[in-house]
Amino acid sequence: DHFTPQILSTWNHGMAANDKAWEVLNSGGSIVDAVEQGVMVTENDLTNLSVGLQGLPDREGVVTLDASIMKGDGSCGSVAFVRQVKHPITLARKVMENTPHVMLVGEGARLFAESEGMPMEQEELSPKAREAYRRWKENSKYQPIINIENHDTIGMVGIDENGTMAGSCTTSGLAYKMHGRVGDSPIIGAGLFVDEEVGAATATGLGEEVIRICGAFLIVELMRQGRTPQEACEEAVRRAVSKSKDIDNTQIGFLALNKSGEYGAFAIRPGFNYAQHHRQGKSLTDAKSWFK
Ligand code: SD4
Repeated sequence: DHFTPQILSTWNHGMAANDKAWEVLNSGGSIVDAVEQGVMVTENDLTNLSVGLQGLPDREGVVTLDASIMKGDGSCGSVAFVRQVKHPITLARKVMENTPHVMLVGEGARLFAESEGMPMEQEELSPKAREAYRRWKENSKYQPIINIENHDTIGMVGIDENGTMAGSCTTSGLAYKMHGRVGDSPIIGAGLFVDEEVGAATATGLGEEVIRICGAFLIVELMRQGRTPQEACEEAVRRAVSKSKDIDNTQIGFLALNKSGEYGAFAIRPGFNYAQHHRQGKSLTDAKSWFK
């Protein structure tokens, strides 16, 4: 037992998700089971407006979900622009395990979920989302609002006592996005990347800016070259800041874990936090940021 089991995930809701992941890991589940079932808690959380079917809709009033899952051996699966599926993370896992593909989108992803007998829901906005959408439509102005609008995607990374690693990421994406818009969360290497020779990373925030720099992949590669998780997250933020098209309205948060159990997090601006669970207990920590 020379690896230290640990689960990390983004934002406040990471605490409840980590509790579940930890429980799964300690009752004989695999690390993939843990990161899947952990974020399912968030997908089920009716108070969360940026993960799961209760999330905020796109401009047309439709909720479309993105999710990905990855194992440290390179196995991965993802779904994007999918409607009506209650647990997109489970669907991403089914893409990984039950198809020869990595990514399914839109109607094809939905039909695959149906064929797998997954729980589906009618298309109906949650009361909170309906009210928010009604207010937004009054002037239909699209401007992402840092940390408030919906920067609450959950990304989770973990390692078990054998050094096996996995990660998951699930979101309803940016509120009032264009219909068909896909963010970083289902893009392997952008919102999530895991290579258990090195470590794992996940991202939250404005997906366009994360995709542009292949954020999660970049962080894992920097760690491979010897940076600590903290240094790697900081370098990725520096890269994002230098490439950003609209820095004043951009927030990104990165979270990384390496094989030795070191971890790090960094954001463009204050407000990003992450949850951690290991044998010594659990905690919620504010990440440092580029702008103070
Ligand atoms: C996206 N990265 O779709 C997601 C949004 C997000 O917290 O992280 N919200 O761009």
